[in-house]
Amino acid sequence: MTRAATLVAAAALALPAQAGAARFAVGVDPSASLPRVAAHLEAFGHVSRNLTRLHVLVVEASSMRGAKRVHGVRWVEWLGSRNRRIAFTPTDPLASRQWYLQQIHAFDFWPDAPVLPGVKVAVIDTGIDATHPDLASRILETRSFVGGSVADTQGHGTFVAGEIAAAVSNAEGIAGIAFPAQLIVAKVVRADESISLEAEASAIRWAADEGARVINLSLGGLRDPHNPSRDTYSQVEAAAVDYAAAKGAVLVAAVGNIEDDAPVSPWPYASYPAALPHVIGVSSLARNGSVSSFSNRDAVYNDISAPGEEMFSTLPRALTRENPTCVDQGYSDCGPPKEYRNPAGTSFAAPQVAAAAALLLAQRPGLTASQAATTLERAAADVDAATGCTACPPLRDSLSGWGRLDVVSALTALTKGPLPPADRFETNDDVAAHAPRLAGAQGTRVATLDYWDDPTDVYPVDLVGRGRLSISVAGAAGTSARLRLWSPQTRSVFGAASKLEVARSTTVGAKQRLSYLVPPGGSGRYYVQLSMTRAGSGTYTLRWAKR
Ligand SMILES: [Ca+2]
Ligand SMILES: [Ca+2]
Ligand SMILES: [Ca+2]
Ligand SMILES: [Ca+2]
Repeated sequence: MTRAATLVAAAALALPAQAGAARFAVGVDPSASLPRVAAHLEAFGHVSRNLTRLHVLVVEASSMRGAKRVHGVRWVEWLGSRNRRIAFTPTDPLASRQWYLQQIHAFDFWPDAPVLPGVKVAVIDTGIDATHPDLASRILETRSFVGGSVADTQGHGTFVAGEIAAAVSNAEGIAGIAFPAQLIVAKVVRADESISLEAEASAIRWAADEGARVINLSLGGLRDPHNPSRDTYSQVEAAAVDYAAAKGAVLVAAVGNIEDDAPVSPWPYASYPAALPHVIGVSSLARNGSVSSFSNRDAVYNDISAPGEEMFSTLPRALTRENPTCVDQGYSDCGPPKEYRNPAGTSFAAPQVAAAAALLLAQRPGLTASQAATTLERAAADVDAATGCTACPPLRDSLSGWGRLDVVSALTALTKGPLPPADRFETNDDVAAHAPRLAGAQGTRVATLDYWDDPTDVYPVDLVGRGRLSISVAGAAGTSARLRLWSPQTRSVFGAASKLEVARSTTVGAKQRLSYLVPPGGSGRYYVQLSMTRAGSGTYTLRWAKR
């Protein structure tokens, strides 16, 4: 939209368990007599020989203490914590057409469908078929910001909602990725397919106020940093995104498709709102692993990629009824051929990332938005020539971001830890009323910066005439930042007149220092800005003292 299961590596070592006993695998020296070793191990517990061809015996015993001293035993391994998993496989009749579920390992983390707390996920789009049999039970709230009902006459929003939240294993249709999701649906697209920034911003704010922890924005407008007349940056959109991010929502947006108004193809810039800090920008992959030709590139704001071609999902039944002989009413194979049979677009990649964010937050409700985003991004499977994208260099790149969404890797990273550090002062990207001040005569702040998602932190600080402010910053090794102090007249640190910058660190790097003597009569609220000067991320410690 333009603004305007499989069996997983299953050496399933499952044996009938004995009450009170644990299971141990015992490696036996190939030169030793397996029956003789087994006979000795009977002293510890029941021995089964299911794995004799591996020279391994499985023993059910309350303890295997001393078993390593048995002649011929090479090792003993407790099997309790190392089960390989058999993924739970949705039984929905059309799930086999959702090829993307396998690519992102959507359901492979849990051996059985787990019971997880609900997570509110907002879909800000064309509305929804609210009585669709695969979606009706998943909707918490709906609201139209363009008048009329929330009914989806275009299909886009219902398609997106199905990828995220279609009921799983309900003997109907498809399987949505985020089975704990509770949908908050905001309709912002007019009948002519245009989207007003006012509606979009109001919807983002509403969703955040309703407690959405994830907000999907499969919409966007062109970014062109070299041509202000074409660039569609919007203050009201940025303010709404900032509001939702400050409330703790994970914002996910499509990086956009080649637009008719883009002068070259592929276009090297992600659309807004993907091209805003704290928003996960999602690009599209083809089934063969290449990055879709239509998917916008961006060296900074393209964060992660997910399948976005030959997609399959729910559609409003009002649309599929126009094709009355089609069997799978309510699904995209019965939709308008041009738009919805095997549709493609970054719009359909983003919802998979939003759904994955919801799974992380369901698994670990205390996670902050940036921890969830960073976990998803860093756990992505690298996209490069070896995976089907000849133009993609190893590691993060402008075509695929950190790589292909991998739900299992992200959930595994979450449980294994360590978690990415949290920054409890966000959002503080500019001169803003809610940015926490550096209060008191001295103090310390421990926070984070990320070149791609959170490039700037701004701290207001109240200074008096003839006073001196001293600041030191120690960043993560290998990172590079710049420290600046802005005068009380500054309204925004972006594009501000240079005369408003009253001090800056003399060098860039991981360590920064700044000292400022306030002129007589210069009392007021100043702004300390720390910003990344090159790719990198990490925790920093900022110390201040006023004299
Ligand atoms: Ca279903
Ligand atoms: Ca790469
Ligand atoms: Ca920060
Ligand atoms: Ca910040």
